Amino acid sequence: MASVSIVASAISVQARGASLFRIMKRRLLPPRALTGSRIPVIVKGIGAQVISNQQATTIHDALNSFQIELPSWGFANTGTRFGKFIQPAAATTTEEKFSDAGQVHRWTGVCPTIALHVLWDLPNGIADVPAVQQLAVTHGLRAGSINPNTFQDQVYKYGSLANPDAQVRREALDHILSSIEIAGRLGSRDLSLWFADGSNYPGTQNIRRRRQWMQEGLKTAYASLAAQQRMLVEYKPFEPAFYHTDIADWGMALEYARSAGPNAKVLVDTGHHYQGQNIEQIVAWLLDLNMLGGFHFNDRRYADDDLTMGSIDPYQVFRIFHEIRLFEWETGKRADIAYMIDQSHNLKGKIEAMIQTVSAAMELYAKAALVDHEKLAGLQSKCALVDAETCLKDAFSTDVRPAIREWAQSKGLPADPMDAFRQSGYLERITNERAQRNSAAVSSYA
Ligand code: RM4
Ligand code: MN
Ligand code: MN
Repeated sequence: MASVSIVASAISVQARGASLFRIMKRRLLPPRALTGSRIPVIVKGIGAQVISNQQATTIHDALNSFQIELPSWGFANTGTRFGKFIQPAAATTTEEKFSDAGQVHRWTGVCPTIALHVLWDLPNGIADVPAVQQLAVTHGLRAGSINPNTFQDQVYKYGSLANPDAQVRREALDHILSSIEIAGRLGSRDLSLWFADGSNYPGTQNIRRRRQWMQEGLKTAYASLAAQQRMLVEYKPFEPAFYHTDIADWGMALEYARSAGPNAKVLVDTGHHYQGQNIEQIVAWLLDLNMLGGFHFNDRRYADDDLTMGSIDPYQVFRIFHEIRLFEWETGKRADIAYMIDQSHNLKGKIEAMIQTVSAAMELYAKAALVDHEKLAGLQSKCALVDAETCLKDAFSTDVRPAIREWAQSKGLPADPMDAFRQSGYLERITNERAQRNSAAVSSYA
């Protein structure tokens, strides 16, 4: 049996390196197994799990209904608070952001919408709507969530909706109201709100008063939503405020959303949590309370790092997807959640990083779809701890990539989206077109 398990792991390694496969065979296997046709392909419970036809169908169905939104800002030059790193191929206009996002959708097939940041993508507000509508048509996308920007202008030094100055609160509200109008005209369902509001030093602001102002502002904004629109309230523990943040965690976001109205929900940005926080528990609670509106996916090692989804802790993302799939299985209804990416790739090539992200999302979603809910529920009720955990991990350990490739091909998509993008020549073309403009960009922050 021992030699059989080695064959199984060696087979799973084969795709990654034929030479490693040969070395393993030479070193570890008895001569007969090397040439014999008796090498079993499926070895249950040992090494990488090999999928059955039924599992492949489950993955196919799961991916048919999986979509994830791209952030326009993920294609532009970004950096840290110490400076921007300029990339020759970065998008410099809204049109270029649409074009780059269109590439990601073209090769992956699961990103039909693009999130827009109002000040960055529609600098003239409502007047830019027709141009954005045209870009969406040209690049085969739809406008996704609309993100007002109440953190960039000088006037927001001490906050926006929670600013002690009524004049500034009014200005922030007006911007949000015009963002709602933009969302309406673009046919966008979600108004996605993130506030930088907070303070840096103890005693300098009245935390309770600011809470009331924020609540008042959100309620007033909510009243302008159309019936089918939603307001998503995002939270973040710190940065740019370093002492207190007015919407610092999911409890505060939940409270604001509830007091605004039934179409206000919480947005979970995976990077916006303290170390060690159990994000899937937050997700489970919000699902149970019918208060989960959507996600901003990214990964983090320390704080709001905006790293590639699943690059640090793929099991965390799997556990989040698992909670959602389990909820859907138990309730028999689809969770009404907007999956979105919120990443700024400072060092990686932006389009490639986004394709890599989308592939990671599909893989982790497909793995979560493989959890045997019936079996898991039985094990949970018996408190069969080892078996229940193994049930979860079996799904996580399954190599779903062959099934994803099959799914892609069945849709007329390339089996390997990264390779297809690289072969397309798009990157070379935009690098030529944009390099000069990008080299003129300012990279320092001081
Ligand atoms: C924030 C937050 C918001 C995003 C801005 C740019 O940290 O994640 O969602 O719009 O960054
Ligand atoms: Mn975010
Ligand atoms: Mn963030």
